[in-house]
Amino acid sequence: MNKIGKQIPNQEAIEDGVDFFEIPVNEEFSSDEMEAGRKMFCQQCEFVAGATVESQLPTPTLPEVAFAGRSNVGKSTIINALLGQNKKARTSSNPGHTKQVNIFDLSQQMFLVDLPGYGFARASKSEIARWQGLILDYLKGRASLVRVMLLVDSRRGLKDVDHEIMKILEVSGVIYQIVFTKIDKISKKDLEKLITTTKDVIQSKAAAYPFIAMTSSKEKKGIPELRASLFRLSQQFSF
Ligand SMILES: Nc1nc2c(ncn2[C@@H]2O[C@H](COP(=O)(O)OP(=O)(O)OP(=O)(O)O)[C@@H](O)[C@H]2O)c(=O)[nH]1
Ligand SMILES: [Mg+2]
Repeated sequence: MNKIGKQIPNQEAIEDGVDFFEIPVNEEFSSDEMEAGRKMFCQQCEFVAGATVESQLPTPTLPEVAFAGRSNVGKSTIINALLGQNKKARTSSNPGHTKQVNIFDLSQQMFLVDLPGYGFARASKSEIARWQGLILDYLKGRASLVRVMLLVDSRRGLKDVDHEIMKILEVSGVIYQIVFTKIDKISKKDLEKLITTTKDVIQSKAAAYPFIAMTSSKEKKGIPELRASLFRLSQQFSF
């Protein structure tokens, strides 16, 4: 890990009333890492594949980060926010919008993977079974998967279905990081409560990344830090 330079406070977050430094689970980055993360996500990002079966996934030649979580939690939106684009990953206010495993190549440095949401019941039974099967096969068996960003709506917290996915990732030994989304929609007090309860849950989990990310794609909170985190990760792996 390349940790040079001075630790800088998240000025934007402090100004907006959420002092991220009060929260012990928050990961810190040097100014150099923040800048490297910004640059990494300014580079070209190409859509590689929309896989509906495992055989359509590309050869695992790059470290891969997948965005998983319940339907409508903001997976596609956060990928767009990271890339500073609106339409790279397709978003919708209708749950169940992403129906395939969408893979993006970030300048030959990393694959970003937009997964369909789980826990959504407004599709046909056979369609749900196909998505869930694909998600599970992908999460269990992808050799190049270096981290799963497990997105959780900050208004709702961890649900049973999130716990099920965490169990699967624990068994598969895939590191996952809890990422709270839509923090623009809750109060600082509720966010702190949520952090405390979630921290208690992940403390006992071997495969859980020990830092929780707090984000609002709408207000771009936590997005520069997430870029720095993914930059740091990209430096740790080569395939
Ligand atoms: N207020 C707010 N809304 C958000 C944020 N992130 C996403 N949304 C909204 O949440 C809705 C769902 O976002 P998507 O990114 O399509 O969610 P998804 O997890 O990809 O959903 P599926 O593909 O259906 O699993 C959209 O209306 C987004 O605009 C956020 O940070 N703040
Ligand atoms: Mg989506």
